[in-house]
Amino acid sequence: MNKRIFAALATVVLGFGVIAGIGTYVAAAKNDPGVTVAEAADSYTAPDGTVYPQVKLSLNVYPNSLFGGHHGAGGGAHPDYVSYGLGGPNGEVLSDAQTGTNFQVPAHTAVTITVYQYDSGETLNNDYFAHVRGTADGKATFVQRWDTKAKSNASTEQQITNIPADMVGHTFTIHGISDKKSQLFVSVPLMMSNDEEVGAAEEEGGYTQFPTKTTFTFITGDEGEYVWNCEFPCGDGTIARFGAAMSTMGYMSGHFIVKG
Ligand SMILES: [Cu+2]
Repeated sequence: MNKRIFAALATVVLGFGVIAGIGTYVAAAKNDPGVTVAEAADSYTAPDGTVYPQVKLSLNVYPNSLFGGHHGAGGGAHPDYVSYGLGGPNGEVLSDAQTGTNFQVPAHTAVTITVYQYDSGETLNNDYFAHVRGTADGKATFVQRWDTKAKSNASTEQQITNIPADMVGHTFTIHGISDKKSQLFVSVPLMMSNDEEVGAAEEEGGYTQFPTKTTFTFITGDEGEYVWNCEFPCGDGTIARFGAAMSTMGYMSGHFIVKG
């Protein structure tokens, strides 16, 4: 065979091999195969007076994956990655949860999400994400210090439309899809917890007693599958901090399915 043709053929074969390898790697990197179906709650009256059926989700955000949950005992493949997880109604750590980053909610329903944020934080790349976007009332309910032992607010509850762009722990951002159907775009900044308390708790193998608490409600449209992710660059140790936990499913991103 002509040497050049052989070289070209070898390159093509190698290329296929690399692509197959990447495919296998991406499939194996799916760290959260489950889906949490949101619990039915009461009903929600929107600012325009419309009453919607309501569902609820309770989530925690951690400075590492040692809580277990969908990563498994010991934190799974990347115990040092920051991660979302399913939480209890008062911010309880749910170590036995089987899933924690994929969610299913009904169409045309008010979805109320509470996030207990146990991580410290820094500055956003884009302060667009420091603002509350796409919620039913344009706001979120915020508590800077939630006491997980007393199960009560340790600071005054406030209604917020934004937080300082240099005090962001993570964000919960659901992205719209360009299929001309009804759209969902929701983005809520989650304030950092006290840096020193986060560090001290981590050294003792736990999480701060005082996470921030953020609650928000949005109304779903027609059925569709969306993705959500965090928009705070929290992939420590990578280029622009957008690798690691930021680029691995099941940590700072997941599916958001509107169905039924
Ligand atoms: Cu994040």
